[in-house]
Amino acid sequence: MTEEEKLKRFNALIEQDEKIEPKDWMPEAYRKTVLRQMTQHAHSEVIGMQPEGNWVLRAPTLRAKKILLAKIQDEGGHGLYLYSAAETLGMDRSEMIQQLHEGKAKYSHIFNYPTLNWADIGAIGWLVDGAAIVNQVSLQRTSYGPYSRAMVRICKEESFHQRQGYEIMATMMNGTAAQKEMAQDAMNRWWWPSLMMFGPSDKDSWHTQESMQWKIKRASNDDLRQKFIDKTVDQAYVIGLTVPDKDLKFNETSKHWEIGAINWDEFWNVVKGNGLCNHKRMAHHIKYHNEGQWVRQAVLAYSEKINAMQSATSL
Ligand code: FAQ
Repeated sequence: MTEEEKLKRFNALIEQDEKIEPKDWMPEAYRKTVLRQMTQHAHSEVIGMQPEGNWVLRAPTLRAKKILLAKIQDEGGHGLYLYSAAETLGMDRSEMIQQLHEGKAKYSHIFNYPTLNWADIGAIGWLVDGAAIVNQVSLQRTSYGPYSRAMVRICKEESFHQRQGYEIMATMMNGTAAQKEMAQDAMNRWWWPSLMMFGPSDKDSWHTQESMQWKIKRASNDDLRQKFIDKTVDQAYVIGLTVPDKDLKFNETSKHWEIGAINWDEFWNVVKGNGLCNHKRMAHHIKYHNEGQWVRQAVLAYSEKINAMQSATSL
């Protein structure tokens, strides 16, 4: 096929809502955009284990500890599905990690906020996973096949995570005055950063238009943010939490909750590396990645030995 015919076939697949698979021809800019988004997504899942890991040893009950451990393990697994899916676009995982360590690849800004008390674990599950789900449900229909299939599996697990967080918040809101105060304090600190997880507003987002044309993204940042707000404000009221936004109001005509102004300066400041935990998160990842080098070497040596044995016995 000529380049023109290849492009025509690619566009037809997108138009017909078919998936683009690793061996299909794709424009270089499409490959780069999907790879960027998937690697950033994978890094977010893995770095996202750190704020929660901070509370494993201080979980208030054995049940809470077991659930939190399982959740953190799920997040690591999500990172692995996504790294594997991203590798189908021609980049080795070690290069992805190198990009992360060198600050060339982003991860979600939300994981640069600290987890100060147990209610923060509730807020992460309820708000952070809640926001992640809204985004990921839409990404189940993304045009790149391996990404879409990874999302289907990830979404099943994320919904448990959201419920785990909401249960913690609901339990604390049924507790003592001090527990209620902790839950409200966590809500106050995590609400706005969770809204920022969807990325800059549509007018300031530089990838959305092209990504939506290619059906990499199936909804815009603002549309997904609104969906999350509408779901979550009601959930907050049910358990007695106050949404920390004096301008929040329900629009009877549009049937949507309207929020006050998002502090985008704070968002960009954290994205640029100046959040409370950016340095800590990266230093931790680099330290344990380096310490795990011998494990990777041992696994590779073992698999080379098995391969050699298999080819010797098949002779
Ligand atoms: N943080 O033009 P757009 C989770 C960057 S998973 C940092 O709108 P795009 C599970 C963006 O990369 C959470 N940077 O970009 C969990 C771009 O810069 P670039 C992660 C951000 O890609 C829970 C620039 O701003 N989920 O939480 C952020 O079209 C609990 C302009 O933005 C995903 O990654 C941000 N929040 O839309 C784990 C979902 N937002 O790359 C553990 C997949 C934007 O040109 C515990 N990703 N930027 O240098 C997406 O859907 C999209 O990439 C968006 C951004 C919507 C995040």
